[in-house]
Amino acid sequence: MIEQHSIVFPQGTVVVLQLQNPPVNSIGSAVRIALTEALDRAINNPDIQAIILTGSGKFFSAGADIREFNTPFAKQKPVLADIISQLENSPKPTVAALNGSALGGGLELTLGCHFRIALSGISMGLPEVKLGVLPGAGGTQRLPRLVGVEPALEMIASGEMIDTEQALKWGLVDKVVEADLLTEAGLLGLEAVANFQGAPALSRGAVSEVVAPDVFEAARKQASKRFRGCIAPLEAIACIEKSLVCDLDEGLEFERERFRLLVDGDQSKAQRHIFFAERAATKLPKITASSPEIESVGVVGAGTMGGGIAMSLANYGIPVIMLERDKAALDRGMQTIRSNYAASVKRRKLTDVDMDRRLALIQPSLRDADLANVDLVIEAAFEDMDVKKEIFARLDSICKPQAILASNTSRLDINELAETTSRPSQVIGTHFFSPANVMRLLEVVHGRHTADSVVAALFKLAKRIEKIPVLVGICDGFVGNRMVSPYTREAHFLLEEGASPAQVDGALRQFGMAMGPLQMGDMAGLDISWAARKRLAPTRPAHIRYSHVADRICEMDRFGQKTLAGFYRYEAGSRNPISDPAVDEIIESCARESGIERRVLTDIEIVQRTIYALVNEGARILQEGIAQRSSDIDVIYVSGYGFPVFRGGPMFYADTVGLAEVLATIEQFHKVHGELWTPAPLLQELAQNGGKFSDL
Ligand code: 3H9
Repeated sequence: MIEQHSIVFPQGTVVVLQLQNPPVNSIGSAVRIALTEALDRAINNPDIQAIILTGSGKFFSAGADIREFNTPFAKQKPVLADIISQLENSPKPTVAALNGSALGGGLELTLGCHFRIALSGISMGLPEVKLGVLPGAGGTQRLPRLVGVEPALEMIASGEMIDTEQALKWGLVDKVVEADLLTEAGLLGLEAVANFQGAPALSRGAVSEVVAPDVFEAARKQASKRFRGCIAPLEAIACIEKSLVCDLDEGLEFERERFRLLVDGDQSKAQRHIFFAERAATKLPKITASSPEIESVGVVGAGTMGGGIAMSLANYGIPVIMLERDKAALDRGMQTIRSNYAASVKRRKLTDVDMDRRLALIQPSLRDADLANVDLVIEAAFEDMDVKKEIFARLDSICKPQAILASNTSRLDINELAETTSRPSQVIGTHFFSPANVMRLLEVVHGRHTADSVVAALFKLAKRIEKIPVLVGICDGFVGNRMVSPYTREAHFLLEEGASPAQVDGALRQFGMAMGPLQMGDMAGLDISWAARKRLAPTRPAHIRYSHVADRICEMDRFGQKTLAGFYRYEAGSRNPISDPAVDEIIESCARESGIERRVLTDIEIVQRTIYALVNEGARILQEGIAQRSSDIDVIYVSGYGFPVFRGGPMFYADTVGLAEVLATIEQFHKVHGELWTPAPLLQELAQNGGKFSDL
């Protein structure tokens, strides 16, 4: 846990205490005990003049061990704060030698040291707010004392990393070195010995800086926008504000109290759940096959999805051939890619050189034969089975025998596509989310014949391009879009029953969704789900309730934002939805035709009808084995559908509410609204046994 060695210099001897807790040097209970003991020994050893604290591998430390947050605080002694005071009050100089990333409690540990020295190129940050907590080991009090209030606000309230250049500029580190970190750290510590008073490095009084009156208000506004609905960033800002009026000890006490409230609260539990769920999703317990390397990719289709997929690959150095049939469409696709990159350059997110490098990796093509040697082809053509089947048959005849053929379909049957080829075991679904170069979610669809090695290859590729891959099985819409169907179905029913589009969307935004279902439909394009409904119409049982609202809207050529009209109307160039009386008329006439008496609906009912529809379908998906884990569904909804991270995804949210309560409400809906609300057997079973989805 703590590896210890001494370095002898002509001026004296230093001890190096090295954190060794792979993979990220998190500071769990065992590390804290070992570190306290090692510090005690070093402080009491007369042969040691200065103490160096460092990490190992790529990390100084990624912070507190998040898994311990569920352990009662009393069982966590010594706490991190105790070790930080031990460092701070050491009679010998303490130096943090940052060999790698220092995050959260890891960085707070360095704030207890008298000096900090870093290897060039590492990153530092206090990302606690992303886990629904705040720096709880003094970060909100020591950082403003060290670097000033505004930089502290920027770092803590955003949770973003900074590099060594920025850290040096702010004074977060005393020195940055290119090499010989421990020698440099030793010299820094020994230089300080002569004049060392054993005094704490930071002021113990309140922060004396004069801060502009609107700084905290502006920070709160920004944090509320960035982390809508999350309380942790606001609590963190309140702690920093406190540093201006309290001495260090009072500030630390205040911070500790706020931290504990957050750790025990539902929001942080949900955010921690998502942190671990994202990592669990990338694991394939049933697949051990080794995977072929994917070094080049063909993308069929230069539309929005094809272009986004090409960019997400080129961004990580993977060469792409983007194929189109039509020259004009290909030119348009390349032009869109160019302007997307140019916009990033303008926002200083990308350099000109990087833009050129990425563009050079995307080769436009009109010749099928150009795909002959790629390792993977991702088809991103029009969402039509016949079109896709024809493409797959063609690809099968052109591509080398080992090549993997993937479809970006969002709901069609991968097995049917596989059967048009002579290599069904190398056919797979890769459902990217729009915009594909931005959204991190990737549903990897396992077909009946897909080989394990092919799944493993796609997961490896996903990791390389920093996507979050989630393995899903085959059914209409896979996990994400299958669950969206009952969700939007209920939204449409609610319109007929008396709500306006603005009320439905408003209630769900208030719940925390990035946008409501109707606005989401307008953004995605209403024609896509219309096509799916038309495809399913012949098999739809006549006795089951069906809302014609969306169909009527589409029949008027209102396909959403792209036609400036859908559930709302839009001004040219704006995405701002404006309520439209023409839509109200459609809704009212659909309600009349179906004999529905419109009534006043509460926001609570709107949320329950839509969110519990997700939960009930999610439970069926789990039972059918379409998703591997309940937490995978949560990852899909948080990272692909704007479900609030502070609620942990629909399944975790249902667990939080209590499955018995969710079931009781669903049973009530079943009585009133009929068979579409038949409770999922898995939900019934868990609710009756006091279980949770997360226990599965
Ligand atoms: C804190 O410090 C609170 C204090 O202010 C106050 C305390 C009183 N704990 O992401 P990866 C695991 S809050 C436990 O795949 P990467 C992770 O689950 C903390 N486990 O690697 C995974 O396990 P597995 C503030 C952790 O290289 C494995 O390590 N710190 C922790 O892509 C590898 O992780 C943070 O918020 C942890 N702290 O990314 C940092 N961190 O193999 C959170 C990681 O079983 N961590 N694990 O799946 C991260 O952001 C990324 O993990 C990191 C590495 C950037 C470090």
